[in-house]
Amino acid sequence: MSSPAAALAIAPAVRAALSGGGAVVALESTIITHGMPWPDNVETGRAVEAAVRAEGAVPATIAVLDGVPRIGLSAAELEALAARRDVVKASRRDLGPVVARGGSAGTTVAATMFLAARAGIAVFATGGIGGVHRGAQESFDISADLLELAHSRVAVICAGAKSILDIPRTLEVLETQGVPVIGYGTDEFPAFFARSSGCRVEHRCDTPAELAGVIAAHHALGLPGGVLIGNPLPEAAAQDAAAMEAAIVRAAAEAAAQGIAGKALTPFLLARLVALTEGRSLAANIALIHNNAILAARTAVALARR
Ligand code: PSU
Ligand code: MN
Repeated sequence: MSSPAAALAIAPAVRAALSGGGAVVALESTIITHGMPWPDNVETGRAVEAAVRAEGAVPATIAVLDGVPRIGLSAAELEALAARRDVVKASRRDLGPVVARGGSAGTTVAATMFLAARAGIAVFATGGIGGVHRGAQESFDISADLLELAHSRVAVICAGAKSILDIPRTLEVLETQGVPVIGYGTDEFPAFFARSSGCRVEHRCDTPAELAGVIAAHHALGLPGGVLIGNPLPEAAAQDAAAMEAAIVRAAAEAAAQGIAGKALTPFLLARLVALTEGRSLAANIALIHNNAILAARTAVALARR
């Protein structure tokens, strides 16, 4: 048997930064393949990588291409990932089957965390994490993202969880799993399209250096699993909560009526929200992933300096 890390293809710039103690930020790819329409997806993928570089860190967009988990993509590979129609959504459990058949996949937060940890990357930026879906008491639909946060030692910077999810129950599961949840510049867990959710978090940090301190302490203690950082979206990108809630309720009802469930549910809801809000949800999504990438880069730089 070869070592697990041998199965990964790490891009040269990422490998150089990791071996030289430089700052690296992992980026997920389901947001590109299943979270946004073309061409916003590829444009956002490129812009987010540029934002990470501008802060002095190396971006590592993670995906599976033709059966190989890739840690860092070239510009051409990123574009191909965004344009191809044969790309599936891979969460943690899908990785083995996709690799075995030589397939290509956008990786969810769970799968990206797993691969980032394997490659030795400590900081990861995404838009929103998956969580406990509304009605999970019936459907049992709880994203594998939450369980991966308990397993893979990667700090995940997100804008909270969309209110297509049940945020209080999402936070309960994270507590049960022993995942630290930090508010960045806030005492509440952010709600993706809105800066606040009404749900308080136990811990708050106000600078990238403080975040790096928490991550370093978590590592030094030998705690397995991740650290979840909720970074509220920029004020200017925040959406009217009532209008967004109405769109979410409608999209969720449509999903139920059409029998859409399982891994197809989140992409369906995201696409319907873009249509129902006439693109406002997409604009907010783009702004917040950019904002998260910058904070992740600053945190990775602060961590590398320690
Ligand atoms: N939430 C978003 N945008 C996304 C996702 C979630 O606002 O693109 C994606 C992420 O990749 C996340 C995944 O990890 O959906 C969760 O899917 P599921 O609920 O099927 O676990
Ligand atoms: Mn699910």
